[in-house]
Amino acid sequence: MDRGIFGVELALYLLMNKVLFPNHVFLLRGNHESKAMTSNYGFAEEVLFKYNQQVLDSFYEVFTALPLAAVINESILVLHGGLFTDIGVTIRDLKNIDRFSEPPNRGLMHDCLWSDPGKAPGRHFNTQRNGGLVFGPDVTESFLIRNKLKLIVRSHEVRDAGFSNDHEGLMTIFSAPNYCDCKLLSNDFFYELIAYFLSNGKLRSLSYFERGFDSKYPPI
Ligand SMILES: [Mn+2]
Repeated sequence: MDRGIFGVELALYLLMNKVLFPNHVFLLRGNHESKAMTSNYGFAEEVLFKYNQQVLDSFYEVFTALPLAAVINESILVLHGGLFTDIGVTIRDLKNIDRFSEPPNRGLMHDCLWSDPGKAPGRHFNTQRNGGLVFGPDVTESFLIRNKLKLIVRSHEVRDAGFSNDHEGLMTIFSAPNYCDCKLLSNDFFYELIAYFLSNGKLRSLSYFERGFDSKYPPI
């Protein structure tokens, strides 16, 4: 959610695939699938602009139902962010999370959605995101051994090549590296998309910036 101006269409397309192929398509929750994030970063405004509050509430309900993690073939853990501030976490602990809520500001559910792998060993507070954990290769290794897993697959960070091997046994997959027509202007990472559409018979433009929609919707 929140990236680009066709978030609604993309979300509906993914959900449609889940409905059509429930045993073959699996959608996991990410840190943007929450009320707080979508309020600040554009998706809520996009839904209200295109539909209404009822549709937005339905999306919120879907967000809380999305699983936080999945295990493939008893060997690969897939989740959006990464590993945990708590020591000794098991897959059973993850299964016991009551996920049907807004993500809290700390704890297992929070870390699932927010953490990033780092180069340095150990556990460090994720100062860049001001939430979640930066965990070292040793944390990955001990988690895999404890849970008899071979690999962790996560996303959460853009990668130019679409993926990267961050630790032995942990990879990042981010298959849309140009996901928001990213462009570098001076030293600030900044992007903008403009869409043109008909509204009340007039051609209007809708400008999307990193932190949400431009509220002016100026006619062109
Ligand atoms: Mn993310």
